Amino acid sequence: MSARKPTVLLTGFAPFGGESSNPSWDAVQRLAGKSVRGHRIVARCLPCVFGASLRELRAAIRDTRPALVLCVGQAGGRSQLSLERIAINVDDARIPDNDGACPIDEPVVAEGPAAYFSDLPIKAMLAALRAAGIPAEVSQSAGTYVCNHVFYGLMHALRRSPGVRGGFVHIPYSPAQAAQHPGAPSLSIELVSEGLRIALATALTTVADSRIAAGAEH
Ligand code: PCA
Repeated sequence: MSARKPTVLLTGFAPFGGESSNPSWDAVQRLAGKSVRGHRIVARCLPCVFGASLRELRAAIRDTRPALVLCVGQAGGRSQLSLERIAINVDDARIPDNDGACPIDEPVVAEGPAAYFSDLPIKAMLAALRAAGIPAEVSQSAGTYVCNHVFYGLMHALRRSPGVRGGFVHIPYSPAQAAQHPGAPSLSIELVSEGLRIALATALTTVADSRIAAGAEH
């Protein structure tokens, strides 16, 4: 594999909240080293910890100099690949992170803007996923826990790198997790992984995003 091949950075998370696995890392890991639209996928696992997750993400960006960064996290209870539209400048933890921290109403970045939009063509990604038979939605909130923290910090870190685009995707529980949460929706790791590959391929080849309604009333 050519060392000069451009890269995309794809991240997942360590297990948190009493789970023994995190499907985001399981799905991301399957794509490590694979090629997508002429780019090599570099996969990293971030800790589910406020602060440390972002430090590791920024170090990975420095190391890999990616053309695009897609961060992925578990959103237990959601039923589809959830393409996040916006990251907000607040940490408000309902459960402790993996280091026991529970920030309440603290900014991710002091003096940072209220929010950042995803750089990725989420509507084109939505259409491509649905066309491939993979359930997907646009999400209007990435929450206020470590995933939103990483998404906001990613977009803040990239604000002075105009050539590098960033975004975030939440994914449902795996079937094995859902078996422990009776009634909760799930998607297989294989399908999620294929969905992430399609999302990356679409993001790398879309110049102008599609105009498709994917809003919500609440
Ligand atoms: N999901 C959590 C943090 C890590 C993860 O995979 C979240 O949605 O904030």
